[in-house]
Amino acid sequence: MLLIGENINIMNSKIKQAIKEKNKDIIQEMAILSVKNKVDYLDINIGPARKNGPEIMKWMISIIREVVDIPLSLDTTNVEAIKVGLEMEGEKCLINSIQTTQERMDLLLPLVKQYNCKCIALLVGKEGMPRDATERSALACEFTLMVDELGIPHQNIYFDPIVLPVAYQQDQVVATLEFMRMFKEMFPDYNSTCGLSNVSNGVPEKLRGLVNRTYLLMLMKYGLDSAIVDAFDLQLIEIARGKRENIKDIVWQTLDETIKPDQLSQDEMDYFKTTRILAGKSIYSHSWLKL
Ligand code: THG
Repeated sequence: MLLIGENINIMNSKIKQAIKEKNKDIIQEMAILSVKNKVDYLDINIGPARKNGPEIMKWMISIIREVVDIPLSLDTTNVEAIKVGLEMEGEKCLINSIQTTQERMDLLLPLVKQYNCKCIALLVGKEGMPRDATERSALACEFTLMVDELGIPHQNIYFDPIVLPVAYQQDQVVATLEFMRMFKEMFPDYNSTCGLSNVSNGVPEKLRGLVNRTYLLMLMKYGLDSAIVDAFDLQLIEIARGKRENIKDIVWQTLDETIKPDQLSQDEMDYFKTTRILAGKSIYSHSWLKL
């Protein structure tokens, strides 16, 4: 599984400040720690970057290249900033992301072709967020038409079905799972990814890791190829690398409804209950583990 570390992110107030003050220390520390924890890519999220996008991207890449050499995922809606990244890094880049609208595909897919790089295809269309698994599939079909028109290799495309927070949009967490269950059959030679930590936004802080890890295992059952993850959650990275077989068995058996919950330890029980919430079998509340 291809892991993309999410931690260098302008939504983090310390990163935002560091970019503003051109203070490279905290960004370099995060890059070094992410690489130590063995993610495959670093997501460089500079937000919409309407002001100075290209200059910010150039600075970010140059300070990160002083300390690590893993490939980068360029996470901004500013096309000029993406171009700067591509000029500096070439084909080893990942463009994160391209929305499924004619305008964004026309702007960005020719760059994927030109640089022979990877990209994330975001399943958000001109009408906004998809409402269910079927709308996600329809958007993915639309994206593949343009990919084939340009002759881009399918394996360079990572579809992102949009992960939403279970605390506010539980039905969408189920819809994304449902889409992933069909994905490999519908689009066999394409890849999939997702912004995993979105799922635990609004969940009590100390339980976010549990929710992220459980959802990762659920998506892995249906063949998820990649994820944008918290590189500082070592347990999560172990799970993605196929370790922690016992927890995987609990989650997968819960999905298959072959589990025997009366024989579980406390830790296993937490994964069992969390799987049921994320599969839409029980309704989410902040105290779901206590019920
Ligand atoms: N799909 C794609 N790209 C994405 C997303 C996606 N990029 C951005 C985002 N979603 C994935 N990255 C993050 C990064 C941080 C968090 C969630 C998703 C996060 N951070 C904590 C918070 O905001 O509370 C902690 C921040 C901190 O470190 O202090 O939740 O879906 N293609």
